[in-house]
Amino acid sequence: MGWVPTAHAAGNQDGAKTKADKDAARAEWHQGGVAYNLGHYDEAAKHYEAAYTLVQDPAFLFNIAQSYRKGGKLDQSLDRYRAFLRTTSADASNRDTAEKFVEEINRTLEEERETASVVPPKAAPDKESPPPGPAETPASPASPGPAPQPPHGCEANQVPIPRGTFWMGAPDLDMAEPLHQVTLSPYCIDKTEVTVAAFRTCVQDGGCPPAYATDGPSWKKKTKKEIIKPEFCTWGKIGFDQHPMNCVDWNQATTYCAWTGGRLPTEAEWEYAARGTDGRKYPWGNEAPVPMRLNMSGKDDGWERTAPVGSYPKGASPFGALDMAGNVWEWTADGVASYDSKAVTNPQQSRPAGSPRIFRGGGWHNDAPARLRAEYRDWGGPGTRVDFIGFRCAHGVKL
Ligand SMILES: [Ca+2]
Repeated sequence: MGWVPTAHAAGNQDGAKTKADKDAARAEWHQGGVAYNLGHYDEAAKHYEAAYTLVQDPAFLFNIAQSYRKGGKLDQSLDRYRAFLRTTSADASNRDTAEKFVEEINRTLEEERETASVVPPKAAPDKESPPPGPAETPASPASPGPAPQPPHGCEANQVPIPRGTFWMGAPDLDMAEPLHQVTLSPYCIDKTEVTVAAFRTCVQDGGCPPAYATDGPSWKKKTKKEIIKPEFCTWGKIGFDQHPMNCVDWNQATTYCAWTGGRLPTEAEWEYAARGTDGRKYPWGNEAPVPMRLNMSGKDDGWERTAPVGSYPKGASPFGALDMAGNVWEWTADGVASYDSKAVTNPQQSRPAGSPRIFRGGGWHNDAPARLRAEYRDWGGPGTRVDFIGFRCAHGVKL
């Protein structure tokens, strides 16, 4: 088998644990080892979990992770390896092994997600009647078109976006014209902006560089667009766990998304997730922004600055994504480029490191309706860290 349970895992606990607990944990640990060596990995995981419940020795977390991995339960295994890495000392044995398996499992899960998401949806897009451009009469938000066939493999905090074709852009906004037809492969997108709590998990896991709540070494004014206003950053402040992570630059956002096994959405993916196929201007339809639908400038919506993510279900997009207007602007993967009128499939504007990047959706400081429109484009240097820009991630096919 090649794997030996951590020696005396139950025997080196602090004095607060009763002898009975330690003995019971040792018994569970022993039974776990027996089950493991017989190849009964589910049973082994159960015994090790029971031991860990009795005596919180991080060594058990490693045993649990190994059992889940051998039993093919990769999500649980990953969770336990990460917990082990978070709670053991830097020089603990098995850390290297755990790190190796975290990498390996992440790779496997990503491959599985990719394989799952390239399965064509059963309902093909209706090619006979392509979606109209922005209509003279507002489209009804209550009828966003046929129900999409979701791709497989989206997680609970993501919404599935089906393969589809839409008219991207707006004829009446600078930089958002001309209208052009865009076809996208299926993907998943986070239902809300990435929260402070989620970002913290990445920082604690070592996957993300530390974020800053106040002035830090990289907080320098670079250009007009990169002025830092740390007083309204959400990181490191009590009561902001469910607020969007803001004051993150494009690189930090990119790193976080990669850590989750995803990536930043392209501009086209972002816009499609925000407005669907009927040419609407806002996630909810064509009605001008009102406080019940989003967090915009002012306190009428309940929040003077950032709001907890998902606070405005009445502002949901046709696919169910929330906060795609207001709260914080959101980084996309793309660099800045003018639109062309020809139809494109899975467009992506890759740019060298250091190039400006597009952000979308408007933020808590905006009151001009145009800036809160789903087609509106703005951009800044990738080092821009401001209190009105956050992000969400996409998952699925790689372009
Ligand atoms: Ca507000």
